[in-house]
Amino acid sequence: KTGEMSGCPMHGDGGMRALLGRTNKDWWPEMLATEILNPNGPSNPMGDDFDYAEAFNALDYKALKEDLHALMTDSQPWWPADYGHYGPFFIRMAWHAAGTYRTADGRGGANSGQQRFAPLDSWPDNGNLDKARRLLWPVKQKYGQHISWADLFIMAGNVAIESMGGPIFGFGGGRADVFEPERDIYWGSEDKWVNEGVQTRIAPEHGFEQIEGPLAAIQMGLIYVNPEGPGGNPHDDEGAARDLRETFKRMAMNDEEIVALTAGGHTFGKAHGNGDASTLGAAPAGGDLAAQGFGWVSGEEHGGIGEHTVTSGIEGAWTNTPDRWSENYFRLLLDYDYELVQSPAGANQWQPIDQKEEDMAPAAWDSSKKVPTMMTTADMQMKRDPGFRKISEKFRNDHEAFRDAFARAWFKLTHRDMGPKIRYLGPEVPQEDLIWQDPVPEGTMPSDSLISEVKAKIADSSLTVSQLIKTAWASASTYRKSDHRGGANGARIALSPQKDWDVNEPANLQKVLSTLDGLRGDMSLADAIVLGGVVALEKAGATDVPFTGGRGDATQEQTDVESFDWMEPEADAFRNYRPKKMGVKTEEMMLDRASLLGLSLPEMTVLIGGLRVLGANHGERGHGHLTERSGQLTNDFFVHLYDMTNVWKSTDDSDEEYVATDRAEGREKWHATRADLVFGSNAELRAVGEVYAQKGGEEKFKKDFVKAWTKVMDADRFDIS
Ligand code: HEB
Repeated sequence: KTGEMSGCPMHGDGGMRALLGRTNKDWWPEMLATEILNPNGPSNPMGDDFDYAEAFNALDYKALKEDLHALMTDSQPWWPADYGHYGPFFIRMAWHAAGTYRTADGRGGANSGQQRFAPLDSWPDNGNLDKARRLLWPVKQKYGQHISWADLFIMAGNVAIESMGGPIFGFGGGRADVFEPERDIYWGSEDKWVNEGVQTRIAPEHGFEQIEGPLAAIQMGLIYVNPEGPGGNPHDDEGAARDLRETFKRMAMNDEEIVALTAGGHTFGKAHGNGDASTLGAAPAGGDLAAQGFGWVSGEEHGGIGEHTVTSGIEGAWTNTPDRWSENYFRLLLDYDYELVQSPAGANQWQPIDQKEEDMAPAAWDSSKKVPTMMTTADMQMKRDPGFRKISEKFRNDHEAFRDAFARAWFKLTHRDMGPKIRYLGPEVPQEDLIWQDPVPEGTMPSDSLISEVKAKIADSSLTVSQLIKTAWASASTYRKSDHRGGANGARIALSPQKDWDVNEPANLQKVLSTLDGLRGDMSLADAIVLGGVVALEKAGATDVPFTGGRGDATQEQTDVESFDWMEPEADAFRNYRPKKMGVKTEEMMLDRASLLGLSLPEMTVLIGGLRVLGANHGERGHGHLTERSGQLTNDFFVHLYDMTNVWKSTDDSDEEYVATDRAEGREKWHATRADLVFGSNAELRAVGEVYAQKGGEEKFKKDFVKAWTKVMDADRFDIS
């Protein structure tokens, strides 16, 4: 299974892959093309006036929590609760909602309720979670717009833990729902799910040392790792531990968090594999109309529910007390030796040898009956891997440390993608600041006189338009709407690691920052950087450039260097920066960056056109600088790009750089990259660019540029919006 290279484009001959890999249309060609009704943006029945924060703040929070507590033990005949308690099921639902988060692009995670949509609703790893969501519907229906699905998933997980005596660190609401799949996420290019036996994403024997790009799961359709071991092999301990470390690291979790989360999670509940997996029907996205969104419907006479449920195919509970918090996970893991057995569904799992009856679990359907507990191959690494084992032993001997580590790691897991703490809502937001929240001290609003004073000083300084634009852009454009990290607030551009990123031209940046630092007086550096952009735009001929001050400056201690390392741009088309050829086309990387910045296609277009003539290119690169009026905010980029006296041709083998010659005289005129010429070759980008190049377009260009620029500068201002 692990050895096959074919059928997996990602592991092919090093060729390019498309930005989005496999999409819903590839998986389910029959899927209804609902997006044709949404030409002006995503479906959203709530409308622009709806403010989720306001709705959430009017929620009867206590009543909702009470209803959730009651729901835990309100077993329904169509999906009966194991042990009479849905808690473990809801924990798995919440964890899988949050666990798709990946730190490289900040996408995935629980913050928009994506588990309701394909492909996630149909991933093999999310098997039967459709039932968990449907169990929640009466509560969602009752509280309506005051609680989003996204918040409800996480809150249900929290209440589940509480109701079984587990530790909780807090809850922050504020995850507004979306109403269709987020189509900008790359989930991988494989054309088979994990259970169809395809190459895993780390396979050193075939030279695949690393999971590709932003991905954070080991195979298509999994949240993290294969529970049965790499590619289903239960004997590859080293590989299993490696996969755990690599996938969790890509979700910003370290060894201690891996052990705490896994042990804490598997203190509860059971795995389901008491039956024949081959009788299960299609996943929800490909399911029968009459099934009403339910997938994996069993073809067995007994209906495949309750004791006959098949989900992962693994069968059994981890502990002897699966419906309450305990220290039994580490005790059973460390005190027993284990042997490999197979579940009724044929999955590999580990069973304690000579298990004492009092250590066995109650049968989920008959508490008078005792059945052996089990561990998955992934769980076994908490004991077999030396690093994990040390932590397991520590937690076993210090239960308070385990409680605290689990509570904190669970809070991080479920809030990691919400951005700064100021976005959290509700009565259970913890006081303590946490480093992964990228804390920024509150800023003060600069007075009008301070603003004009600093403005005048910057204007009189030696700083050029190009320097000021580059610095403001470098600072603000780290923002990503996926997990609301980055942005100009905090001035982390002056701190490690951002100050040393190649894309930021460290030496030049340092000069600009120290000059600004000397001029800013009582203004924060973060504000001065953005104000520098305003000064530059005014020098370049723009008028009415808005400025909203009030940003704070973060300290190095408040900055998690490793977690910011992930945010370093590999390429930035806005600065015509592409140090090396990548597996994805330069123009696709450009779209990806623009999408993370929350830009529309016209906004991206106007920004690139303006940044080129203002001199924002990385280094001294002249590519795309299609103007003789450098530093002036003009539409020259588009005018010259659409000038038919130019003939463009590639100057390098990789088709990354181009030169324009005069069609009649043959004289060299301009240089450009793919990220420039795509605005001429792609019909949709060209259509927008033409609006700016045409007569009367220059005024519109200036206005639109200032608007888009300001949007980027203020993208992270949750404190004022
Ligand atoms: Fe888990 C369940 C795997 C982590 C929580 N998990 C489960 C299962 C499996 C698993 C296979 C079964 C499913 C069925 O139903 O069949 N996990 C796993 C892995 C991992 C994990 C491989 C990595 C290591 N978990 C985890 C975490 C958490 C969890 C982190 C949290 C925190 N899970 C869980 C729960 C459960 C599970 C609670 C149970 C559910 C029920 O009972 O329903």
